[in-house]
Amino acid sequence: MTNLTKNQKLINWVNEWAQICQPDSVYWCDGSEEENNRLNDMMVASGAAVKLDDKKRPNSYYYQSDPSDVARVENRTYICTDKEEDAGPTNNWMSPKDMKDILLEKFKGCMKGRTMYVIPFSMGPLGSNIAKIGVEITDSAYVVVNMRIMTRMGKAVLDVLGDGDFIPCIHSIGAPLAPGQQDVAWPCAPIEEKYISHFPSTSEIWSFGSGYGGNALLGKKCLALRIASYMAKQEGWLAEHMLILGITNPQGVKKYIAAAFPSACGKTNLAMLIPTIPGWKVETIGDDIAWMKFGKDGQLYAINPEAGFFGVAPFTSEHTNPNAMHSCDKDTIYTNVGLTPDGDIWWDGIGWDCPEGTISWKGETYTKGSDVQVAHPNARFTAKASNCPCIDPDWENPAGVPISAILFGGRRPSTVPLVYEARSWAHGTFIGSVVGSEVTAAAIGLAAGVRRDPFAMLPFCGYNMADYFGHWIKIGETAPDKTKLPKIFNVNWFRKDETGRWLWPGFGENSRVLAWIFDRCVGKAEAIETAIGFVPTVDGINVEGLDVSKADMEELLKVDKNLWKAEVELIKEHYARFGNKIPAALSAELATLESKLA
Ligand code: OXD
Ligand code: MN
Repeated sequence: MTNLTKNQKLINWVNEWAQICQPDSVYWCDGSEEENNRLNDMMVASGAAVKLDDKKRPNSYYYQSDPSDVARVENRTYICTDKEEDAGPTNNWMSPKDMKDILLEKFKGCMKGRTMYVIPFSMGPLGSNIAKIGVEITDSAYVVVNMRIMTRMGKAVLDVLGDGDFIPCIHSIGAPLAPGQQDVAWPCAPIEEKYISHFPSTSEIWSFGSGYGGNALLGKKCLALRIASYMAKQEGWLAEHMLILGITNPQGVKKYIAAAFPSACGKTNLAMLIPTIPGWKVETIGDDIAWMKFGKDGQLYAINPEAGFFGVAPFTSEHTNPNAMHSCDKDTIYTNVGLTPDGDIWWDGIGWDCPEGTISWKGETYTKGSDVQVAHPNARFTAKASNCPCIDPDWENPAGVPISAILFGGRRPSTVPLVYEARSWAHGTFIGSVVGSEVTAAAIGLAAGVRRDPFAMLPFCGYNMADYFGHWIKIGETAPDKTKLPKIFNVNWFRKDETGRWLWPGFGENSRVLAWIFDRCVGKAEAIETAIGFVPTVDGINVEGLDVSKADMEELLKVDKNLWKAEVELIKEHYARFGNKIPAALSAELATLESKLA
């Protein structure tokens, strides 16, 4: 029993799941520091966690996962709708009944020998009209301490919830303990028994078998993207895989920008960028997810539903992202990085050599010249947003921040210019619907070519992606004031010349492109209209002090009609996947592009 809430629906739901999962005990999380310390001490005592050196990394902990449990499992992730067509061609589908039949069997007795933790959490600032409250049941204390960083969690959430409705999220690592059985450091179920299941029409999440990241911290990808994207469609708002940043020009004028790039295209780096052009400032609202709703003034307002960063550690450094480095100076959970002999952490690209004797994520010892993989490529830090040196003063504003521009982008070594602007919201929706990144056959064993990741939402859309495109079109058509819709841009930091040389330096220099976008939003910067949209004039982007030649700049901004004609054919193939569900407005945009290229 709990005295933290009188919400009978919540109490009944917890009791019902306790009967199914049969934990040894049920514990309601209050979110206090005392509770957090207790759980950390417990995990250190059991061998699940290592406390890092308190001088080097105050209040920080280190974990190694099971080798089978290192990332999101897209092939075990399901959207469960009555009709397969409602999940669409890009999601794994099962009917709610079939999935629940399978999972109820798995959940039966799955928490034996363990504690069931009840985690009330808010996605978004407490009390914001854009925020949503969820309750996660889990048998993982690692999930509890991570959720405390990634969300607003505990008693304060129950106070706001009162006897209202919550989004039920059920999670188990799927590893019950028999009486007397010794636990392992990272219990989980084998890969073929993992199920990350979403039931959009009833707003439920059932996750079984994994303790890692997006599979287990159910507020993030499961609730704030898959379930929220479906809710957003029903309710007329947007739940997006986007960073949010504030940018201030030398005159002190501030604008907010949201940006969607596929995973591993530098969202966290852009969100925390340090401008190289004098007088400009960038501040961070969020690095992964944006929820956007129209305000009373007709502008689109965004909140970051999260309270922390679950960032990829490798190649984060003082050079690539000093603000991310300092976000995890303290109060941080590190997973699958290396553990140095002096109680610090290490990963590839951190900016210094790996110390002799560092323990790898698999528990091996690194010695100079050995081929031990010290950190897993998807090793993570879980860090508080409030510890980020460039966090925006309005990051917790319950009303959100007004968005002036939305950016899309991916890794495109050719064809796609450094930046271009859409002609309209519908054209911008078209640009979002064809976002892609080039993959090389060697890298991941796929056919080389462009892998489409529309709106960077491919693994995160909770319903048919073609209906999601339609929702974006509708948002533009039904906007309270169309003149106040954000402008939409596409950016591409990854252009190469034919010898494979990068044409653009990236990182802090991307501020030069942001400055052009900013100026377009205030009606200042020059642009030329091309077949694909508005491209900067060759001297439109400030390259003062930068080692980029005029010829490179011309190449970076070029719209090559032949390459774009080939791109149109690829877009047709991509659209064909959705059959006749592609919205007419997008087919019209494709036809317009084709005719402008003729
Ligand atoms: C993430 C992802 O972890 O997009 O944020 O995969
Ligand atoms: Mn992401």
